[in-house]
Amino acid sequence: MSTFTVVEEQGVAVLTIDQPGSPVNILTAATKAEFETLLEQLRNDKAVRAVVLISGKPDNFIAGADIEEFVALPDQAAAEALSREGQAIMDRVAAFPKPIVVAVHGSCLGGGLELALACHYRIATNHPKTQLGLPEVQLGILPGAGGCQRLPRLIGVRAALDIILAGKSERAAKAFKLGMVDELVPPPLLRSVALAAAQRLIQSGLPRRPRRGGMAALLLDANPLGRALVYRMARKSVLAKTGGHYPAPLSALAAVRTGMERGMRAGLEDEHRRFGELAVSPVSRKLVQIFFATTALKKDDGVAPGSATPRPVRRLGVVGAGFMGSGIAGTAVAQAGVEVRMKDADLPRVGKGLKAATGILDGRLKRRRITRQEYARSAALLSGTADFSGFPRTDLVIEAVFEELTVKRTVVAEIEATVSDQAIIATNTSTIPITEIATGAHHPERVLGMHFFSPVDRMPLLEVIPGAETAPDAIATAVQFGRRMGKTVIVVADRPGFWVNRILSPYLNEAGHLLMEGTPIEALDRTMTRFGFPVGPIALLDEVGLDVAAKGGGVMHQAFGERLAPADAIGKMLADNRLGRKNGRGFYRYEGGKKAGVDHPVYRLLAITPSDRVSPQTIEQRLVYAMLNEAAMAASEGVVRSPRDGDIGAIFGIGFPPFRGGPLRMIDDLGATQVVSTLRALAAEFGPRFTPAGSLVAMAEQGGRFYDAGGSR
Ligand code: 3H9
Repeated sequence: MSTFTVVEEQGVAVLTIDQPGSPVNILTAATKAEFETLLEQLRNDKAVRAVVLISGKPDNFIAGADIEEFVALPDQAAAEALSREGQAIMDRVAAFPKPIVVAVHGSCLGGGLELALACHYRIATNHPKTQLGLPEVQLGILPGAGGCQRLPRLIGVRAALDIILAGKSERAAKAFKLGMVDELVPPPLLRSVALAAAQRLIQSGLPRRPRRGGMAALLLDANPLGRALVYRMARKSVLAKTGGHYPAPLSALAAVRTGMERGMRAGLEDEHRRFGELAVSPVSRKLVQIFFATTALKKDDGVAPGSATPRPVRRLGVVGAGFMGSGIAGTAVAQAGVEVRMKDADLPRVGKGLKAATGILDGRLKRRRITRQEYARSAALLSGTADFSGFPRTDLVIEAVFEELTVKRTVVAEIEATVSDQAIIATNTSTIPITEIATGAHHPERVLGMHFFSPVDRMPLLEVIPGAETAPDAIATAVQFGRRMGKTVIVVADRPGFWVNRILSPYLNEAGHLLMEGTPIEALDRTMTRFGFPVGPIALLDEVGLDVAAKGGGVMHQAFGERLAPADAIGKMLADNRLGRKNGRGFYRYEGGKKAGVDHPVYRLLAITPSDRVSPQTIEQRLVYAMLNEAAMAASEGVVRSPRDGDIGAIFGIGFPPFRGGPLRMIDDLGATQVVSTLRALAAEFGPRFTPAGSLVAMAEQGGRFYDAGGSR
C-alpha cells in the first residue's frame, strides 16, 4: 500500500503523506523511495507548476526518521550512509525546480522538520498539537539530514542552537516568531492557504525573508567573531548541563559551526560523519531503549490486555489542599483538562491550595507554554470546598492528606460516604501500604495508591499501586488518568517503599554512613553528579525534606531490618530544627530560596571532622552498588512487573543517569558475576548490608541477565 496520494488542483500537485497502519508518519526506507519516485514524476509533469506537501494524519505531520532503522544499523559506515542519503533527498527537495509549500499540522519532528526546512515555503496551524522540533540529541544523535545546516541559515545561529542542543520542540506560534514558519493559520484553513501560497509562488517566485533579531542578530549571528562567542557560550552551557556524559549536543554544535564557517558542503560532510559516530554509540543505544520503553508504557494499562474497562475521568476530587494536593490539582487541570474539586478542612486552607494550583498555570503562562485563553480555560476548571460538596459527581478522588495510617483511613471512609458507587479512590502515599489503608473500606476493590513525586508538575513519574483487593478496572483507570496528567506510569507492588523509595533507601543510607565517617558533603554530592545524577544524595535529602526522609527511612528500617538501618545523621539534624530546603536550614545553607553552599556548623552538630580519606571511586561504588543490589532484590520480589518498568522508574523517579540505562541495565552491562564479586568485597569491608541479593548470585551462577542480550527493548 502506498504512503502518498497526489491530486492536482489548478497546476498544483497536493501530495498527501499518510502511512498506512501507523499512527504517525515516519521516514522509513520505503517512504523515502516512494517520495523520490513521486518527486521525479512531478518534476517531469508539465501540468504541475508547484507542489503542496501535507499530512493525512489527524495530529501528526512527520515524526522523523525511523528510529527502528537506527537500532538495526550494523556499524558506523552504515549509519553515515543513512545520513548521507537523507541529506541527498533534502538537497533534491531544496533544489526542486518548482516551488514546494509544506503545510504542517501536528508534530513535525527530526527528519520531518528537516524536510519542511528543505521545502520553499512553510505554513503551520496555530494548534497546540503543532510542535516543530529537532529532538535528535535526546536520542544521542544529531539532526543528520541537513538540519544542522538549514536551521541556523534560516533563523540564525543562536536560535538554532537553542533548539538543536536541547532537542527542543516549539509550538507553531513560537516557530513563526523565530522565522521557522512563514505563515500561521487555523487548522481548517491549512490546505486552502497552502494552495493559495503555491499559486502565489508560481506567480512571483520564492519569497525573500528579511533578517530578524535586529542589532543582536547582526552582531552575533551575522559575523564570525560574534558567532565564535555564541559557540563558546553554547559549549559552556552544554558541558554544564551534560557533565560531559552526552556527546551528541557537542557534536551537533561542531557540525553547525563547520557549516556556518566553512560552507554548506563542508557542514553536510561533517554532519553525516558525526551522525555515523553517534548513531552506533553506546549512549545513543541506551537513549533509544528509553524511547521505546516509554513509548511501550504509553500503551500499557498495568493489567493484562483486555482484562479491564477503564472508567472515563471527567471530574477529579482532591482531598488535602497542601503542597502535594495542590500540585496534583494544578497538574490535572493543566494537562488533563478535567474539572478539579479541592477539599480541605477549612476555607482558608482551600484558598491557599487553589492559589498554589493556579500557580502552576501562572508558571506555564509566564514561560509561554500556554496562551491566555488556555490559562483562563484551565483556571476555570478549579474549584474548592470545605465540605465535600461536588464530590458526588467525581469519577476519581485522590487524597493527599497527612501521611498517617489512621488519618488516611478516616479520609477514605469520608470519601466513600460521599462519592458514587463507581468512583475510584486513590491515596497518595510514599510509605503506607495500600492494603492497610483499604482495610475497612466498603469497596477496597476501588481503592489504590497513586504515588506522585514532588514537585508534581515537574516530576515525570507516577507509581500506581494496587492493594490486595484492587480491581483491574480501577488500576487501568488510574494508569490512564496518570498518563493524561502527562506522567510516565509504572504499576508496582504494594511493598514498603514501592519501587522508587525502595531502591533509593539504601543509597541515601549509605550517603549517611559515609558522611558520619567524615566524608565531606561536597565530596558525596560531587561524586554522584559526576556519575550522572542531577543532584547528589545529600542535596536530595534537603530537597525531599529531612522530616519526610526520616519517616521514610524509619518505615524501611522497620520493614527490612538492619540492612536498611539509616545512619543517625538525620535524627541529629531534626533535633536542631533542620528540615532542609523547606525551612531554609539543612545540610546546605539557603539564601533567598537559593542553595548557597554547605552549612559548615552541620559537621560540628554531627560531631564529625570532614576529611578526604575515602576516595571518589569508593564513594561511588558504595552508593551505586547499594542501589543496584536493592534493585535486583526488589525486582526478584516482583516489586516491578518488568526490568523495563524498574529502569524507567529509576530514571524518571530519581534521575538515575539515562545514559547508563537504569540500574538493571547497568547490572547487565557490568555482568552479574562482577556485581556479585564487588558486593562481596564491599560486604567484607563495610558489613553485611552489602551481602548480594540471592537472585543476583543465582544470575551470576547461571549466566542470567535482566534483558535479552543485544535486544533494544
Ligand atoms: C531523526 O529524525 C533523525 C534525522 O535527523 C536524520 C536521519 C538521517 N521512528 O509515541 P507514540 C512510533 S530521529 C519510529 O505512542 P504519540 C512509536 O514507537 C527521529 N517509530 O504516539 C509508536 O509505535 P508503536 C526524531 C516511531 O501520539 C507509534 O509511533 N523524532 C517514531 O504519543 C506511536 O507513537 C523523534 O524523536 C519514529 N521516529 O506521540 C520523535 N515516532 O505504536 C519520536 C513514533 O508500534 N516520536 N514512532 O508502539 C515522538 O516523540 C512521538 O511518537 C510523537 C507522537 C510526539 C511523534
